[in-house]
Amino acid sequence: MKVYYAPNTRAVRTVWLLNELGLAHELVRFKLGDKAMRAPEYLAVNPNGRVPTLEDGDVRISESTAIAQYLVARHGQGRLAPAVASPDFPVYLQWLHYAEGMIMPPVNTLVVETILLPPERRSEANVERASKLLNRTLAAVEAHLKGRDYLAGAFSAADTITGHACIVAARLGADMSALPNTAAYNQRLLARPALQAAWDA
Ligand SMILES: N[C@@H](CCC(=O)N[C@@H](CS)C(=O)NCC(=O)O)C(=O)O
Repeated sequence: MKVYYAPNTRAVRTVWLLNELGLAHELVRFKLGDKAMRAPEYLAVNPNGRVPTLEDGDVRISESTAIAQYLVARHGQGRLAPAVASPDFPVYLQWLHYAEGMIMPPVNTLVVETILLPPERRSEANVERASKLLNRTLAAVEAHLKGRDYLAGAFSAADTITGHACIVAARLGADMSALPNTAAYNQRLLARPALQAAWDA
């Protein structure tokens, strides 16, 4: 398998899951901001010029959550996702999709408004609104994690997606003092060798 990858991006999620599943893969490496990500060669692979993209034989798939769902369904052999009949299955689906649906929109705004835009084009109002929204979306994770080590029973692909988003939110400056369950969860995930290897890939 081939992963189009850049450090400190959602591509870490894909490599993390591949590592957890013990699936061999090679990386096509970019750095965020590389012109190569918008070159016609890569736009033919991913029309948005974004990472991750996964190639698996004739399959080419983008969207980190879709890639996770694909990998577990096609290569998981029952690992890293609850069985469809399990009460954990709908819980798993909800939290698998929570990151891109809820956490990442305010994270994206914060990245644009605090890192990417030049200071004179930044908006305090946008930062304030996104920070409030991010706190609300993380509060739902916090409540769900009460009494749980992982999002849906045992460690699963949902943790590689929404867990990654929680770690990114913390690194962006989300106030974790009000989120002790999530802070402990992040540390639990960061201790996993498969994630460490993905971050250092
Ligand atoms: N919803 C997509 C988002 C992909 C995305 O925005 N990736 C970012 C890195 S985290 C990217 O490639 N940005 C490069 C750019 O905008 O030039 C996913 O989950 O894969």
